Amino acid sequence: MQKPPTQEQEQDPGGEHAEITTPKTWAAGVPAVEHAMTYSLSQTTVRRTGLTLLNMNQTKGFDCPGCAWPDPEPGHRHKNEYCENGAKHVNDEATSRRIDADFFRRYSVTELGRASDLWLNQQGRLTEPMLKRAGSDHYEPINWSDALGLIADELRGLDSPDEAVFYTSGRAGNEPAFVLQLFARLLGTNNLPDCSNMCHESSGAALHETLGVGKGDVSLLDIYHADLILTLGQNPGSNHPRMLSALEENKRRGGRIVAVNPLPEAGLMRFKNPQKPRGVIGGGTPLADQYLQVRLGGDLALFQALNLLLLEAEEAAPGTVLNRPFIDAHTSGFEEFADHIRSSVSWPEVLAATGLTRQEIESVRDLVLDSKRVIVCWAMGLTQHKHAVPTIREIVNFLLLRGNIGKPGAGACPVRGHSNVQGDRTMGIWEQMPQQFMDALGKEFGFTPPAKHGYDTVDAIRAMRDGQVKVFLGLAGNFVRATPDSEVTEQAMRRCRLTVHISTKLNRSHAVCGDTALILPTLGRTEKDMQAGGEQFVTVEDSMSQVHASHGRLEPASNHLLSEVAILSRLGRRTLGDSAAVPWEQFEADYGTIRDRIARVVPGFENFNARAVRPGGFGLQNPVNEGVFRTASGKATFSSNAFQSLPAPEGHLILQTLRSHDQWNTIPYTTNDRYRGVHGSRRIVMVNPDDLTALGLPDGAKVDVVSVWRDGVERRAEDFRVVGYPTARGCAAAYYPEANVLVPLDSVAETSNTPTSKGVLVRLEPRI
Ligand SMILES: Nc1nc2c(c(=O)[nH]1)N[C@H]1C(S)=C(S)[C@@H](COP(=O)(O)OP(=O)(O)OC[C@H]3O[C@@H](n4cnc5c(=O)[nH]c(N)nc54)[C@H](O)[C@@H]3O)O[C@H]1N2
Ligand SMILES: Nc1nc2c(c(=O)[nH]1)N[C@H]1C(S)=C(S)[C@@H](COP(=O)(O)OP(=O)(O)OC[C@H]3O[C@@H](n4cnc5c(=O)[nH]c(N)nc54)[C@H](O)[C@@H]3O)O[C@H]1N2
Ligand code: SF4
Ligand SMILES: [Mo]
Repeated sequence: MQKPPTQEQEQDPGGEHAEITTPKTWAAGVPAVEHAMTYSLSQTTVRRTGLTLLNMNQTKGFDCPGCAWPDPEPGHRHKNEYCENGAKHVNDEATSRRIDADFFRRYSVTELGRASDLWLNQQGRLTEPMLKRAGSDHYEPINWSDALGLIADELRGLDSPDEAVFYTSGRAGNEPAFVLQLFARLLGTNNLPDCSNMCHESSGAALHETLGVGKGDVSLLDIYHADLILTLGQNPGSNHPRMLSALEENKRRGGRIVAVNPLPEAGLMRFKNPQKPRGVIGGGTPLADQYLQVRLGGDLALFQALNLLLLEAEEAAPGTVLNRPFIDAHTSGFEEFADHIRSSVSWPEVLAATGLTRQEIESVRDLVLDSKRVIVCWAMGLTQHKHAVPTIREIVNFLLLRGNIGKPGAGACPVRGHSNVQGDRTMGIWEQMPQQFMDALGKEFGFTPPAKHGYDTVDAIRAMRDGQVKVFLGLAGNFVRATPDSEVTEQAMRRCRLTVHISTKLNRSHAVCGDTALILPTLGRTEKDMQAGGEQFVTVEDSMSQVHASHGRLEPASNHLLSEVAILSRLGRRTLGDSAAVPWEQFEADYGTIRDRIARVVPGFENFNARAVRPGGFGLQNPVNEGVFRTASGKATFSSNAFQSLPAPEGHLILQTLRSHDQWNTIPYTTNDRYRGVHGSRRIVMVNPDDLTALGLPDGAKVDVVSVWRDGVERRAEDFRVVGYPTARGCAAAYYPEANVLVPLDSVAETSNTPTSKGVLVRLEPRI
């Protein structure tokens, strides 16, 4: 019997097999399509590949299970309305490979716990419920009824419902998410951590405070029509590839783009559109007019400097720069903010924090002054820092100054990650839902929802570590790999009495588990969902608040799979019993009955069932676009933010942990990162060549990456290869999740409690 490759082997200790080529300066185009097809065909058949890809992002098909980038209006969709990476994500789910009971007889849990993320995922789809009994080192088959009975008994036996934690990853559709949060709250807990806590929580927190809604106010049409788009802290060429088509459209109409990123990301420089002949043959569209290679964590300083320059320009030519009527009518806190910026911004500090020149920043100001409609887009490069929330608040200040909020072609655009992460939050997956939601939920289902806020992801890990959590249930996701401080998190997970994962594919969280562990295999987005009430669909909400249906098309990977809704409804029934108020059985039979409830509980979902099936679905109104700000003052709020940056003391670097082109979050598909010119290895750390010289390290040196944190605990990622790379000075980059071991659990963003995955202080220790 063949042993699975271990994490270390697969990731290539010391980067021995790494082949480094020059980073690419353009993204997409023909190679992208070829790569997608090669990966798809290695996973499944030509017929299934055709069936999946042609139904993807079409009005009667399924929503891409990849990122949350919106689809164009119905009628304006390409027949191949997907990107290279979307094709990979969908075929990773639609794979023909299967894991059966025999697989779990062959491999012990210990062995699976040593296997690489890549190998675990490559074994194929989970096909039947599996149980690991306490004390056993093997999973064995269990039937659905016994599995759900076991969970129900465990939950009913808890001293307090707060000893249970219910995690959600953003791939789950609206209906299962709504049922899960209802179940948790009926049980009596708000312990509903989600992947958003590690993702755009900082955006939600900052936008909520300043604009009154934790979501962006920009649509796809706004992107097309903006005069200027600033994109910060994101790598759309790999992570939101169809965003490049939207940026291309913006350029075609004469818009301009500024990219702010420590790395020279290919997708931000030039785009060859594989869906247009000129993209395939020609040289493509240059995207960024200006590329600022900012230092990690330098964006707050950058926006404070820009805001100062705008205030100064207004003083030089009063009445021409700021939108005074907008500021006077719709905002509060302007004078205090302006005084703060004028008195606190120091150019030497700004230049040190950003690593940019004053000329670079002034030329962005010139572009801003030349633009009537400005959009700022951002993703993880902004949200996963200690000062992420003040940074995003400062972006809001920047937009408010010229009235770039709530009007066409302008606004704030947090580019969401998982395809339904925004929808899950709308459905109530949050440890601190507003009272209005809780009241409506209680009224609809005849109970009093728990008042006490629950655990978010970081607090859940702390509670698990401290033995305060007995049951962990995950709806999708890979908790132990997604979370920071891997060793601490793994210990925390192992302390649980029972861990349950509702999953499509095998991952490390199934092997690093509680005393008793269950794997509950479920239908994926691509699959037909037949229930007593006929064929069902789910709904999702994209990054721009468009809600629409997603219909699975493929035959399920196994006859033993249940849908997420079916699993959760049956669990609800087993634990709490059916009642007139909460008819679990009906929910399972007909998801329309869940949508009827959502329509009565969640604002904006009136007449949900009828609107969900319209081609293209419907948009949730953002009150900001009607000039309504649900903040304490009833106005959009300027904020005064203390200057912060991430200086690295001598001999140290600031490390960001990021995604390669060939992975979906915790799951690497291959060991390549094509656009960045990295092939065959994920155990590398990218460092500016001048920093290597200063550190006395040759390119290619083998090092341990050691993180430095105030608790003095040594966190070490062993045997990485140093790669000289044109990133900003003082900065380094390594792949997530391999580098998560370096992110201290207590190193979190202010207010949002998001792990600081893009700002870890490290030193590189040469290996002898
Ligand atoms: N193919 C693919 N697509 C995905 C995902 C995936 O794993 N694979 N994941 C999905 C999810 S859940 C999410 S949240 C998104 C993530 O999408 P991204 O945010 O694009 O993902 P990351 O790889 O974390 O990249 C962070 C980017 O920010 C830059 N950056 C880091 N720190 C800073 C900083 O301090 N300032 C600035 N200005 N830039 C910085 C990095 O150089 C990098 O380009 O993608 C979604 N789409
Ligand atoms: N260091 C570091 N850490 C990070 C990040 C970072 O940039 N750096 N990014 C953070 C971010 S932005 C995010 S969003 C999180 C992601 O964290 P998660 O969302 O928890 O992780 P994923 O890797 O997306 O989860 C993959 C698993 O989901 C399951 N799955 C896939 N599709 C389905 C489905 O349809 N239904 C069900 N039930 N299961 C399914 C499969 O079993 C698969 O193995 O990680 C965070 N962690
Ligand atoms: S851009 Fe995102 S949603 Fe669109 S096809 Fe690609 S991965 Fe899927
Ligand atoms: Mo994310």
